[in-house]
Amino acid sequence: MKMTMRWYGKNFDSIPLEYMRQVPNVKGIVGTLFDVPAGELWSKEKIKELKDTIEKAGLTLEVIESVNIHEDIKLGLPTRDKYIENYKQTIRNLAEFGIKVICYNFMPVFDWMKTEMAYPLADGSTTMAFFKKGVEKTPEELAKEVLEKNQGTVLPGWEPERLAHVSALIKQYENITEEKLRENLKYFLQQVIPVCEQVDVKMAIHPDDPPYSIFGLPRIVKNREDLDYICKAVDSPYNGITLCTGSIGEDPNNDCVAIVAEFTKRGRIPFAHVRNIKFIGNGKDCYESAHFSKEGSLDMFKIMEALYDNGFDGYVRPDHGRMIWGETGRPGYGLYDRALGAMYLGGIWESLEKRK
Ligand SMILES: [Mn+2]
Repeated sequence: MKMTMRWYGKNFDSIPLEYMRQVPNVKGIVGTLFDVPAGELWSKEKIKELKDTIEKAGLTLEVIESVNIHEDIKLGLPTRDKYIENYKQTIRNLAEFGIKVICYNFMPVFDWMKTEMAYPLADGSTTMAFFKKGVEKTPEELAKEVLEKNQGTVLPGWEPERLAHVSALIKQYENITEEKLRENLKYFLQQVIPVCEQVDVKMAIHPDDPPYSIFGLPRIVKNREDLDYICKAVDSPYNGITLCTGSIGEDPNNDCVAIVAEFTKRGRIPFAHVRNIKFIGNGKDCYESAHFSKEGSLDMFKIMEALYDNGFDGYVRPDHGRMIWGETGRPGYGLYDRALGAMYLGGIWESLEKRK
């Protein structure tokens, strides 16, 4: 298990890499080129610059999150082929610099959805939360509200220029059923996975967040059956999953531990996001709790055990954290609570290793 933390790049992340290096057991950075729009080629120059910056701080870059999928690929438009060609070349370019895993998602329009950016907890910390009533508003109202609540920080997938066209984007999906979206994902995978096999880079799809339809948009990475379909669509160990417990776990019908165990055993989890959530109210509302099992609704020990017992040897990140100790910045991506999460998960892992 290789513990990592996500970093958005020197122009987009206020946390110095040098601080991340001081978190015990964190050796790797999950990096990105945040300013390259979806669909464009990632140049070798930019990849090299990112890698050099990270290595200069004494850390490694082996995982990318995300190389985003252009909307035309998800929609299955004729223009998708040129974007897929760019994607294939981006994979080759990343491979040249030692990248092993690429996280991506196939969510239409919104990469993820939270209705609260700073939900106050009883201990005085704040965290991100999802309230079902939030998505009963129009997407424009919600997008505006979320941007305001976030005081202008650009969140991935929530870029203002993108949200300005949100209704037009949603309208494009009117005739895209889940079936059709699945075919479009399969078409994409059939083209990129052979490249991954050649250059030894694993693709790892992130589950939908939340794992059910919102605003009438199709969703196809929601549960065990969806993950099974994707794995079989192109049956290769290079066609993998970013198992995000906080996303899959947001549907109480999903048995997170069983899903982690099954897909680790099948060799399809090269990368895991391990965080906890706490259900409140009607069973679909939830907030992102501290990682410690008792603080949330997921059993973090059982999740780590399911990874360990089934031979997991990939990358983990603590995913998100609360805002604690007066820290401010990008919601979910403060240093302190993610560091606590990394330590807690590392502690569980050490116990698992030493007791056997
Ligand atoms: Mn995640």
